[in-house]
Parts: sequence; C-alpha cells; structure tokens
Amino acid sequence: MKATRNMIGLLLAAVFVLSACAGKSSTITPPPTTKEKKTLQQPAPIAQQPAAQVQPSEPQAQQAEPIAQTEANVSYTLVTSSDTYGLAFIGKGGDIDGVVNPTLTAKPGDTVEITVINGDGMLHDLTIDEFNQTTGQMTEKGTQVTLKFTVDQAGSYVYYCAVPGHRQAGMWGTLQVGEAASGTTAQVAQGENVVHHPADIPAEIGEREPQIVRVELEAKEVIGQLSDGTTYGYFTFNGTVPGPMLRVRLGDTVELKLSNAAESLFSHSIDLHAVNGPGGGMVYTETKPGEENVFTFKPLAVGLYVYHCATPSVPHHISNGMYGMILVEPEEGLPPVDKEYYVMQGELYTEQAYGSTGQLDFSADKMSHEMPEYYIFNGSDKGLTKDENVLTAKVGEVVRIFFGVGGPNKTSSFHVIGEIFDRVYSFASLTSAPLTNVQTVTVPPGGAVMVEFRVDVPGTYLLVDHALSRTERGLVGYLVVEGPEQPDIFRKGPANP
Ligand SMILES: [Cu+2]
Repeated sequence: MKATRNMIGLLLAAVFVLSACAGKSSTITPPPTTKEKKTLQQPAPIAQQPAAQVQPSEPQAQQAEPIAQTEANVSYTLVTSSDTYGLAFIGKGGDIDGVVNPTLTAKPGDTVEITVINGDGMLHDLTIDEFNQTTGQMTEKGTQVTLKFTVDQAGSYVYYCAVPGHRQAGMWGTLQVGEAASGTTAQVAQGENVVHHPADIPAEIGEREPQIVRVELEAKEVIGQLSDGTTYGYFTFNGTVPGPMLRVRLGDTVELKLSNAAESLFSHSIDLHAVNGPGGGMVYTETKPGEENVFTFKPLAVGLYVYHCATPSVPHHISNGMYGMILVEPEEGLPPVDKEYYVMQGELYTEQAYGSTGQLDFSADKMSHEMPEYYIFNGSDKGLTKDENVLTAKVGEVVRIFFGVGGPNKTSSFHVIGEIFDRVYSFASLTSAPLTNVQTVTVPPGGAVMVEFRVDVPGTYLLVDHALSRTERGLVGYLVVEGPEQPDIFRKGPANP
C-alpha cells in the first residue's frame, strides 16, 4: 500500500493541481494570499484530537540520540501543503506563521526542534541531509513528527521532502545556521525582472494602409531574477524575455534599428524569420557594444515568426534570452478575440543544478549536450504563475495565445491543462485553415503556433509543455478564468437522474 502511494506520489504532484483548482475556483480567484493559504493548510482535526493523530511509532534515526532530553534553543512547526500552487511547507506559529517554505534560523551550537505536521494527507517527509535527519514517511493527514538535533557548523542547509518529485514541485526551504555566507540565501541574489508580461503586446493593426514601421531594439545584458533567490546573466532584446512582440501587416515596410548597450560584453545581431534575405537580417546587424545598425525589409508572407540573436555562439545567445516574435497580419487583419497573450518557451543551461540559489553560471558543456537545468516561459522559473504575470480571462471569452519556442534546442508539446484548443494554426501558418479541437500541439525550436479557445468554466488552468518533467524545472504558467460556475459542464458529484 505504502509502495503504491510512493509510486503515485509524483503523478499526484503533477496532476493534483488539476483537481484542486478546477473544483474550487471561488477560493483561488483571485489566488490565495499567503494568509489565506495558511488557513487552508491548517489541518483542523489536529487541534481536536492531538493524541490520536500523533504517530510516534514511525522509525526515526534521530530518536536514538540522547539529545531528546535537551531543551531546544529554537523550535519551529511546519505544515505540509499541496494545492494548485504546488507543494510546500507552511510555517505555523511565531515569525514564520503562514510563510511558504520559511527560512529557519539558528546559531551554531543550538539545539533545533522542527515539528512537521502532515496537513494535506499526501505522502511526505522532511529531510535534512547534512544532519542525518528525516521524519520518515508521513502518510496520514494529521501525522506529526518532531526532529531534534544540534547544529554545529554555520552554513545554509536545505530542508526538503524526499518523496520523489516533491522537492522539484516546491517542497524545500533553508535552515540558516549563523550568518549567511554571500550568495547562499534567498535574500542575497537580487536581479532585474526580465519577465515579458504575456499581455504586453501591440494592439491589433485594424484598418489602415501599408506604412513604414520603425522598430528599435536594444541588446542588453542584464543580471535577471531567474527564481526566488536565484539570478542569471541574461542576454535580452529591450530587457525582457522574450523581447518585444512586433506587429505589422502585409504590405508594410519595416525599418529595424538594432543597438547594443555600451555596457555589453558581447556583440549581438538579429535574424527574423519573417525576412526574405540572407541571415534574416543578421548580415546587416552584427553590432558591437555601444554601436547600432539599421536595415530595412519588406515582409512578404503573413504569419507569426520567431526572431533571435544570430551571433556565435548562437545557441548561447538564444538560450540566454535573445528571442521574440513578429506577427505579420493579413491585409484584412485577424479575426477578433477577447484576449491575446504572448508566451515563449526556452531553456537555460546552468552549471548549478535546478533550484540552486545565488548567481548561476552558464554551462557550455550542458548546452552542447542539450541537457538544460531550467525550462522557462517568458524568462523565469515558474514566472507566469506569479499573480502579477498570470494570464486572465472571463468565462465565455475567446483567448488567443501567440506561442513560440526560442529554445534553442527543445521542441515543446504545448498544452493547456483543462482546455482544448478550438483552433490551432499549426506551425503558425495563418494562411492555412486551422485544425480544430486539438489537445496538444508540437512547436519546434525557432517555430510558433497561434491557438484560440473559448474558456467555458472558471478556475485556474495550467500552461505546460506536456513533456511534464519540465514542469518540475520551471515550465508552468497559469491562466486564471473568472466567472460563474457552470455545473452543466463541470461539477463535483454524480450526474442527476
Ligand atoms: Cu546576442
């Protein structure tokens, strides 16, 4: 029984979100604040039946140590949690009350007491490798295990859930003993926000004659926020990943000026797949730091096209964030929809493992082996799950997503969990009839797709690559749909007779 639960643990972690969000949209729209989340996770039965819920019979290595009689210098309580927003430990009581994966602090020589409560009924534990501490597997909701151990060496240690997949799904935090060394804690690594907001796109072209469209792009190398406590040296167009979405119509002439910031260390250039001409413009735009180049092109074909830096090492520059898309609309424009979004997928190859904190370094070796540590939508680790970045819509609205893959190497199996694409303009061919009723669509590196779908039921939907291991390396975004419940389409419980 336990083994079976163990095996499905990972599956649950990935799929749980679906059942959790879809059935309770009213509680997650808007997404719960930390405080609300805390109340969600507090397991009510514990207070009423403390004795019956405690399971001290689980074998635990730490109980063999004589330290059990020592008074603890610091004690913390953590409650396990799983919901739409992933898996986590939530602090209970004191300064960490309600904090997700709180940083626990102690001084060298302290005796630390950590009480873990299973708040969600999923299989969990809490493990700290350096101190040989583990609660052992906690299977039932309400199970409570206390670890007590002495910390001697100052340093940053990770506490995490060792159930397969759970650490990757978010169940880890820091035990900070003594002063934080530079670059080791979540507070240290601060970078610029590089996430291109998915709603930040030019308006539809509408009725107008062809014209000259002047575009200015600046290559900027920035230390950006990859994740909480984690930064990375991005290469960008205009400071965001992806770069700006460009929008023109057939018949327009595009004058493109590429400048390279004076502070840059590398040359940069641009290759637009909408261009007919050598290098897609790269041959006219190789630009040294502090310089600029201009070239002009006439888009000859309607479509949604990727652009990217084409300066060697090209995959390095692309991976670091130098990609975006240009939409060439037909003369009559695109059919109207209610919401339009711009999302691009990429991979990062870092020396340090996924989830490391501090400033991460690029790994040429991992890139040449196509073994990324991070998969990202719009430039950051789970960046499109943050409240300020989520896609939104109302029940009944038609959503259009311009989706592209910067890559540089990995094909996306783009999917929205809980929705079906009503229309898919495969490979972003906007001049072909769309496919209808598609679940998952293949999008190659340097390729794109335009998908449209009506949202029918309120709740939170997940944008994913259905190569789902990638969700545990940062590749997930939210579409939050508000509006009245639609029990005729979706509800809990049996069908009425
Ligand atoms: Cu570049």
